[in-house]
Amino acid sequence: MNITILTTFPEMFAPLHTSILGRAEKAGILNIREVDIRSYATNKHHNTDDSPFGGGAGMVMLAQPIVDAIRDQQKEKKIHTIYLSPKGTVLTQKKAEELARKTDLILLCGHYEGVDQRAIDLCVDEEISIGDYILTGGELGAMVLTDCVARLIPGVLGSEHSSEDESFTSGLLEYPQYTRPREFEGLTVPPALLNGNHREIAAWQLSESLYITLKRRPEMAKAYLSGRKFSRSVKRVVDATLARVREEQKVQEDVHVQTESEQPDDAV
Ligand code: 4GS
Repeated sequence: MNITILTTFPEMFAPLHTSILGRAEKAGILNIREVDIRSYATNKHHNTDDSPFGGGAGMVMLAQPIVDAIRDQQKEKKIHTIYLSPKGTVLTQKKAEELARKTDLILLCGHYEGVDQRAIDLCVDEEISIGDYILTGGELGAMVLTDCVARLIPGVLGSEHSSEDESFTSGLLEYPQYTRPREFEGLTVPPALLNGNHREIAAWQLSESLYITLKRRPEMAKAYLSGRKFSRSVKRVVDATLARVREEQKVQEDVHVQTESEQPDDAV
């Protein structure tokens, strides 16, 4: 996969060429290329921004260098072009899976107050946000998107990991992991992980995944539970985990009723 990143800060992308993505680049599975928008500026001082029409603080990135830079990448073929922006649809794993099937992507990073709308209207296929918060520039957004899409490309992760998303706990938060030693500062590893019984290990992992998901992301747990059919043995694990969470909630409610010091307003 070829990912071309259009930015006025190409030096920010060094981390993408290290570690797992660096290895994928060396292996020839992935090619990440930064293109400096400034090199397309045709004005005398190679400016890439100007003050906004209508006034106001900050600067707006010029349409011309951006449009020329994108078109230059697309000389041979049209390439799906994404603008990283808080106005975009929020990045999800599903969107990352969709993008990972493409052979080429262009990512446009805005800085300052943003990009002249005409560059977006002329050249951008899709706007994506990495989350509901504001960055100083789209560069970190492009790095997050690149990292999360690249790890889905076959061969980028070691073969040990390649099937992790098909596993029985996909759609749930991860179960806790442990490694040596068996005891650390008085804390021990759950016995279910130590006896080598793979059914018992899988049951424990599913139960822990479902448990943490029910507690922290109930909407995600609901989607998981209503979205599939379970074998009898798996259903037993699911039912026991649901019972565990319900029991804890019941105890919490009981404690709530029994508390003396709270204001009447706090009682639900
Ligand atoms: C995001 C975001 C972002 C918006 C860039 C204000 C500088 C900034 N980009 N997901 N101007 N969230 N961009 O905050 O992608």
